[in-house]
Amino acid sequence: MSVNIHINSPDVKYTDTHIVSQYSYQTSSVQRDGNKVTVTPRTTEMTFRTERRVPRLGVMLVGWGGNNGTTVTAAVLANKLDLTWRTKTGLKKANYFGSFLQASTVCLGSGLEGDVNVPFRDLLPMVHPDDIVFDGWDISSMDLGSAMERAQVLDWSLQEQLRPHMSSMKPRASIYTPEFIAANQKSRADNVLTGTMAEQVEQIRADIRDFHQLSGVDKVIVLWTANTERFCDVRPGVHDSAKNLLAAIQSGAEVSPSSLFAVASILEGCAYINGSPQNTFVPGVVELAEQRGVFIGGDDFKSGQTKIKSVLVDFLVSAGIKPTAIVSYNHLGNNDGKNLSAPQQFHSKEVSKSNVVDDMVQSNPILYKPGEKPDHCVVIKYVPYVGDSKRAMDEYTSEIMMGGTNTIALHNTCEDSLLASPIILDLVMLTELCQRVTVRPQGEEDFQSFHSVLALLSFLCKAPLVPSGTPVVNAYFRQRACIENILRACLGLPPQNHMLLEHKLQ
Ligand code: NAI
Ligand code: DG6
Repeated sequence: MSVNIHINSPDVKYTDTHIVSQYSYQTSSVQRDGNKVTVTPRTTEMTFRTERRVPRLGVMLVGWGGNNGTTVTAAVLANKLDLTWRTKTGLKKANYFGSFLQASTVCLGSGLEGDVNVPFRDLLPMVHPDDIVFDGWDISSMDLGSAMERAQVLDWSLQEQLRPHMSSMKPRASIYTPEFIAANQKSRADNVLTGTMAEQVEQIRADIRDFHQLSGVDKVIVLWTANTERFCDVRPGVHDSAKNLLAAIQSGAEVSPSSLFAVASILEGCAYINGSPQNTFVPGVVELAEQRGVFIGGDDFKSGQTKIKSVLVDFLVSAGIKPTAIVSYNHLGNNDGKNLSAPQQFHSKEVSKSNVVDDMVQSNPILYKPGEKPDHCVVIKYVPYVGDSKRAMDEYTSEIMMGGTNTIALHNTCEDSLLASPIILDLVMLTELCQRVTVRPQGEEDFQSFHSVLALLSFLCKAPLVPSGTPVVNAYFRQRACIENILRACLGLPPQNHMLLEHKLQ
């Protein structure tokens, strides 16, 4: 069921090609001088323009044969085919639960029957996940039908229905540099490119063009959902500028496979999203994306434990309670867990899972002195038996009134890839939408796109990539409100203010 939204306002025009809205962007400029704080409200008039035509979207996944890659492909197929299947608890039906665009709502205002909530996906013209065409690469040659079985995520009776469709899908050969992922991954690397680094990048570019042409899609987005890599040592003269990075690829210096994929995508004009924690976006990649006006986004899907953390710490700190120790333990038994059992790959994940509370802590100088942070410990253990069913246990200890202590303990069990798959869909659908939105601040001649570093994706990422020198926001509801309010601006609607004044006055 989709909803047709029409904005009844002189500030919004619908042309054949665009939705054009006039918008007053209200901010406050603040000056601080010791204890004196001066606030000056400001209004900037802007025009938002959104292309109405929704293109046919192709998504190329790096790590297509992995748990996330097979699960998201299978889920889209199951939805498209409207599949149902029996389990011991009854009949199940394909859906997109966990996708905020597909399965959550936005309140547009109130009518005679009270609040009117509409699906997020209906706010603006957006790609529907059923229409996404998938392709991708994997260092494992296994076809997607067998790889889905290897992943052990979906119910068997669903797999049986999907297998005839998935078995004909085969990952393209990929770039494999053994030292970037755990040594325990070597046995599945039977589908790898050979040749120089420059030749491999050219092959990835040729693959993108080949997919684009054969599938007939209008645009392609590339997303990394392959193994977590170790951090790349960022070296001056190699990774520090676009020019040096491109030269380093020609000379064969150390560049991670994920950075090579990013470079290939950017050179093909395709947005590139990093679903893992490693530092793919070295300065040279970011500069290349800026030069070419291509979107990049990441890092690391925010799917479970970290998502809760970005809600819970926000709640505690904004309630005036002081988290003093956060201990996050998890164990899982899928191939991701196996790869993360190696110290260097674990380190990449540990960093992205740990920085997520920083903005919330820094926002409250009543609770925290400058530089003070809660103790924060992240543990991941590999336990093969539990497969994709990740267990996460968290203990949040906080200081409350008069020296009291409040301890909250959480236990969470769920299939990791069923949390990550809808996030993959949201990432590509939102990126695609952003490619169709341009903004013109009053007084300027040209419409501009969002910055190449697409910070709007922060909501879906553990370690948000933002343009240099701009604030990182991890707090869940601030991130969600940012997306909602920007989409509302495209429709000339004010930000959601939750004041409900109409019900509060006499
Ligand atoms: P997985 O191990 O099942 O899949 C990764 C796939 O990547 C494997 O099939 C592997 O053969 C392939 N691969 C490794 N190096 C490659 C390369 N250079 N080129 C092409 N393919 C390559 O892992 P899973 O569970 O699908 O997770 C994927 C990534 O997403 C991991 O880095 C994980 O940390 C990250 N992630 C997963 C979340 C989740 O909830 N499942 C949440 C946040 C991040
Ligand atoms: C163990 O932590 C494996 C990881 O890949 C996580 O499952 C994944 O990063 C999800 O993390 P979180 O913290 O969002 O649940």
